[in-house]
Amino acid sequence: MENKKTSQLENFTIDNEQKAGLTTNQGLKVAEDEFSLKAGLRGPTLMEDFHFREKMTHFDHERIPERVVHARGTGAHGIFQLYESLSQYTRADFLTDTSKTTPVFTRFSTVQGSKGSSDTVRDVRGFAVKFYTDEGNFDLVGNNMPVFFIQDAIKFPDLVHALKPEPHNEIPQGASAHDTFWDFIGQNPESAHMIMWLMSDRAIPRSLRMMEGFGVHTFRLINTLGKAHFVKFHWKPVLGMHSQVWDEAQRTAGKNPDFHRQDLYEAIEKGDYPEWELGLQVIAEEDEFKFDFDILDPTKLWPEEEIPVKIVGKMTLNRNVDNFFAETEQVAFHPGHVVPGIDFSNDPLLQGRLFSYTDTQLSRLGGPNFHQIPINQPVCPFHNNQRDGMHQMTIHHGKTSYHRNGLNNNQPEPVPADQGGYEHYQEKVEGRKIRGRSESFLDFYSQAKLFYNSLAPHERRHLISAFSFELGKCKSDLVKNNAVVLLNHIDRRVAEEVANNINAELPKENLESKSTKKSPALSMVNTIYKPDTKSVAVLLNGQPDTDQLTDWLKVLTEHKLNYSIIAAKIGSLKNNLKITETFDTADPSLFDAALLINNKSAIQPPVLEFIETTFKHCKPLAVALSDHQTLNQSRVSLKTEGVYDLLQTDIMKFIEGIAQDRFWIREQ
Ligand code: HDD
Repeated sequence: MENKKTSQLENFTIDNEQKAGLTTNQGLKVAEDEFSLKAGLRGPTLMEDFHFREKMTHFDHERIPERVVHARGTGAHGIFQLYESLSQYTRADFLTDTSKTTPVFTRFSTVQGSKGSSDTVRDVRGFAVKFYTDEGNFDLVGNNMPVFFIQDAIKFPDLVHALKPEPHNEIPQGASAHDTFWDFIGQNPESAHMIMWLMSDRAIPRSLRMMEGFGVHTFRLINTLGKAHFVKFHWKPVLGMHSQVWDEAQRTAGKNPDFHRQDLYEAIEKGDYPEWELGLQVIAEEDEFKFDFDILDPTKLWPEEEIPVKIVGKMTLNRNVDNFFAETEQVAFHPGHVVPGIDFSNDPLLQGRLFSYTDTQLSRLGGPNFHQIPINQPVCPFHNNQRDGMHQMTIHHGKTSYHRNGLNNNQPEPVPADQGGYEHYQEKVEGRKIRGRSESFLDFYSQAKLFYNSLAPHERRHLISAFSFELGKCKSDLVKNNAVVLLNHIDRRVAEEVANNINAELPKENLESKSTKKSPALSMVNTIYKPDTKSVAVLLNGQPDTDQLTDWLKVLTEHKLNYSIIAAKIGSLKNNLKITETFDTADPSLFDAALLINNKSAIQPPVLEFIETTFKHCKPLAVALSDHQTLNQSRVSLKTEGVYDLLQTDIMKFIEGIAQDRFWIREQ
């Protein structure tokens, strides 16, 4: 998938196969690469072995510091296509010119764990998109949740210290279920709303392709007339939003720690390009104070029913990286990378982020020239009077490197705003210097309650279980009790149930938020349902009727479903069918549905476990049993919703079940 960015990257690629031979970094051809230079075959290695020294030194320095947060992630290239011009709001050319296709690079991440942690942990997911526009890079550095834990960036180091593995023993990895994190939450009630999101199913997405993204902060759009609007950015997945269940997520973390990155990689390789629509919520400047929340507060969302999300374009990820380190690891995002027509708001979290991101790249990428790393370069020309520094890759001609100069006709010269130069929005600001929080930021609980009010019964159950699990893992009574104090400000029943589950103290007085508001858009139930790109485990217990199986597999493929045939041994069947996995290598947590074909008198124990786990995770299950066989030996009943007897029911019912996703009734 060629675009301006991928063609630019092409200039930096090297293909080992096409090169003549092995050389040192100095271009010297190397005659021997297996033995170091020694004084005698059994003697010591010699200092003069420059080839050994170079190879070893380079290896010794292969690693760079991982990101201090969002260390674990994966990325892909793609494009953004605008549906209609947004010139009434912004002058940004990639948001006004529908004839333009803008290259993008998107990186998804978890927050807490190290680079090698598991994909399916309970966590916020980073959703960072770099648009390589013709006016420079615009980075939308968001998350899969629309709000944040804190209101002021100065608390970010504290939040992260509390969230990360504890400093005395570096435990736990890829988890927030520990004392210091929950201590922070209990001590910082502004986190009430975000903690509800983190304990919800949003924190355990089924796939990176099936989650929403949010720019979180309020930004500003400015049009050519200089008129500004407040804006929030949304990404809506075309496949809908879907999540795992907690037991499944934990199981996946062990069975395939790369579950999400592999899913993204394979979908792109197959041509099932993941897509998200870009949505905007817009508020006119004059309406800034018309809401029951402060639009500058990053712990608040704008309910979609009050401020509709206008869909304006689509991002398609259509190309995997060639090299993970060069691209995904070295990509440097920054919420301060904006283009003309997009500006910041005074959200104090955003303001602090504007400092942190460049700063962190200096230690992560080793100096101030990280913008020259191919993945970070804009696709438009870039030049100024900045010079030198570690890893300078550019040879600047001439002797002037200062502004204003007469010797070089004052080149490079600033560009006036009407010719594309960036101009900050001239917001009128006045006030006293003060460290403090605006009173309008003090309602911590109404939207936490709004979120809870909006959830379906099974989503509420999952949320209470998540609180109980996480706090159940905490050791300190103080921490557990404080968390319940926080919950008691949101919803009394949640506080009661959690307190009961973890044996914590329930405050005497009910202080729950009185908010009765709901926002249906916050429930994942109200999403898009399709079978596309989901995966089916086809389980063989005994020899199947291959003609019948071939027909069923054809239907699965027609509905864009993926499948793997799983049996006791890997091998081939008639009709060119391949058994690609065994019950040792496959696991029900890695599939969206199962189809059992049983031709043996007894269902073997691993097969039984497979279907019971599929059933327990509320997934659709189809069975084809030979004469007079039943599932009596298992806990699965053919009469339950989402279980299909393929000898009685058309396979289309099973496909509809896969589209429906889960059968929550089984949880009760
Ligand atoms: Fe951040 C990385 C998203 C608050 C400081 N952040 C990082 C990444 C994402 C976010 C997606 C990974 C980017 C990548 O893939 O390379 N961060 C957010 C969101 C926030 C947020 C949505 C709140 C709305 N972050 C935040 C604050 C600060 C930081 C308040 C500090 C003041 N974030 C960083 C960082 C990181 C980072 C330390 C680590 C690696 C990096 O920047 O490049 O600078």
